[in-house]
Amino acid sequence: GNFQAGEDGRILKRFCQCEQRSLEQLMEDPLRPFVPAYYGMVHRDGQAFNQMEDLLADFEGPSIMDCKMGSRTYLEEELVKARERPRPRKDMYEKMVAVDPGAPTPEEHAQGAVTKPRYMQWRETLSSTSTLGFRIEGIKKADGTCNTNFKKTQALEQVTKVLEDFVDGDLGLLRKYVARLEDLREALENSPFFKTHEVVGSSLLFVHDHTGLAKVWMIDFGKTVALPDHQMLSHRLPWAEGNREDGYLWGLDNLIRLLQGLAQG
Ligand code: 4IP
Ligand code: MN
Repeated sequence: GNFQAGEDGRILKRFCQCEQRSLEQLMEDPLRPFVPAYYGMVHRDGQAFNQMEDLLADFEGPSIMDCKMGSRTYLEEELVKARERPRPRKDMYEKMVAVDPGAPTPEEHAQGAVTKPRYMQWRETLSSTSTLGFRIEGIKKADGTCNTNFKKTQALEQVTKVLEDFVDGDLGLLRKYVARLEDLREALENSPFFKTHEVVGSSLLFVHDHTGLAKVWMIDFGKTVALPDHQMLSHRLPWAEGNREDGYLWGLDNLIRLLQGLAQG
């Protein structure tokens, strides 16, 4: 897998240069309170890892949700590569057919493969990524239930129901999550790092437990890349190829509004 247990409140995640670069810079940014503390690269059994804070360490029997943020889940450079030299992906074709045998075009069926951007775009439109700027990827609750079957969770009512179920309708928890997300939004709007980076495929990790502790962190920076000199993103404008907008704040606005609605009871 990608993870190994680390020492005292730390975890090891398979090394990724791009993620290291981002975490290092985030340690010096207003976003620091909203990302796992980074402790550098370490080696274990000849493999390299990024060592970071175990965000679950302070919780008693945590419930956890992963929301992938943004309206685009692949990098623009992946689109360029797929156009210049298309790399047919059989694994992605198979993942596609498993969900919807009618999704591939006749040509894709004949090849038994699809390109990565094609697969990623299909996932975006099937889920709420395209319509809301975020999607629920997985939930693990304190009662032991675990669900990663959200590929087709798209409609506002479906998403709302999943969020409500995640907190078991607890209004106190919802208010804490809303407050934390509003603080995060303010930090994002004041972050030099965020202004100058395209943040793709990154998730918000929601964690709460029976004591009422509830927090949210930004995780997964393997596809968070610096923009060319002096370019900045709004993170709210629609994406058009070349503008590199990722829809991160658009999605966060939508997520906050949704949770605020639920928190009103
Ligand atoms: C996965 O699709 C996820 O989008 C992965 O993103 C992505 O990894 C995989 O691309 C893609 O196959 P499913 O979730 O539908 O299985 P994440 O790591 O954020 O979950 P990348 O490499 O884009 O981060 P490949 O090319 O790694 O297979
Ligand atoms: Mn992820």
